Amino acid sequence: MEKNSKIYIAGHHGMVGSAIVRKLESDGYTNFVFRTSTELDLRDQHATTDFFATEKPEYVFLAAAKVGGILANKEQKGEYFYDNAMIEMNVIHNAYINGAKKLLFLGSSCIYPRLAKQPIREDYLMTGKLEETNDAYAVAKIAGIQMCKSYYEQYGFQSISVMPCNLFGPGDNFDPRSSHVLPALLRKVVEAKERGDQEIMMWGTGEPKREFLYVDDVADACVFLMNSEIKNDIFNIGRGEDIKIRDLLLLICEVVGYTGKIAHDLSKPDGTPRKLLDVDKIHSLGWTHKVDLQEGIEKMYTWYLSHKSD
Ligand code: GFB
Repeated sequence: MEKNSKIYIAGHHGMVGSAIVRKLESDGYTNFVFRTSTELDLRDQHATTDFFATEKPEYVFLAAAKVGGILANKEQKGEYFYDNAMIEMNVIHNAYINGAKKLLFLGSSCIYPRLAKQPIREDYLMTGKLEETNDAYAVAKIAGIQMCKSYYEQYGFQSISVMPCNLFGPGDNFDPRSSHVLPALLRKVVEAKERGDQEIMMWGTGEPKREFLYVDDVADACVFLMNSEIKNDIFNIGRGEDIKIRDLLLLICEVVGYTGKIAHDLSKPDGTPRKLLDVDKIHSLGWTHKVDLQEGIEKMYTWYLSHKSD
């Protein structure tokens, strides 16, 4: 990308999209195209076609998506499938039709088989059954990856698909039912401390392991890959290290300074037992994460304290 290249960030108000904008701005890029979801519904084929025909962005970061934690994925499968599939089909197709030079597509580590060998390499895609709580979301994301690959093979349209582990950071969703585990637990711990509760309730057994990455690191990786010579490929993005959910909660308690007991709501799902990403492929290009887990949680805690009443 040149510093004045026209860059469209789809989903620039979301946690990942806004981190990509921060990264691009700090690197000196100046020529952005933004549309809020109210201004442009990317599920609408005609509206998206008109937008691309008018703006003709040179580079596209596709960070617009319907996302959420384990319960939202399980309870709203229709929406997770339709919204994500429509956004991907409309954006990738119109980026190609209108001559974009390259597109970066954000997927998720849940595209891999539920019981994949650990750590999970990119070529394990479609080698086994998906985790049931998020199969609709995963299939929609797999469709996006396949579309990127097919448009490169047939038309030479350049794109990179990235599969990040569980992300967290400023702008995250803290809603107790629809959020991912890290923001959910951070909010629970902060509120339990404020109220002086003796106990905090976590979902499930706390035994599953997850890998967490601070969102500014994924934005850094996305810009790095967009600027690489790679014309079409898929990359895992993570820290190459995971943690039990129970230990994550203990770490959050330590950062916040909460010492109550832990209780378990076993009516809530555990989900996949483990999904540690193999990040050798992106490391071999020279990229690695910068923010470790504790530092990320500390940054997130500071951000949450100043935004929780927004
Ligand atoms: O981030 P999360 O909601 O989703 O984490 P996934 C779920 C894990 O954390 C489960 C436990 O083992 C839950 O039982 N957990 C404990 C909690 N307490 C809580 C809580 O208060 N809230 C939440 N949300 N979980 C998502 C996929 O899977 O990961 C998405 O559903 C996406 O599609 C995303 O891929 C990255 O990691 O299980």
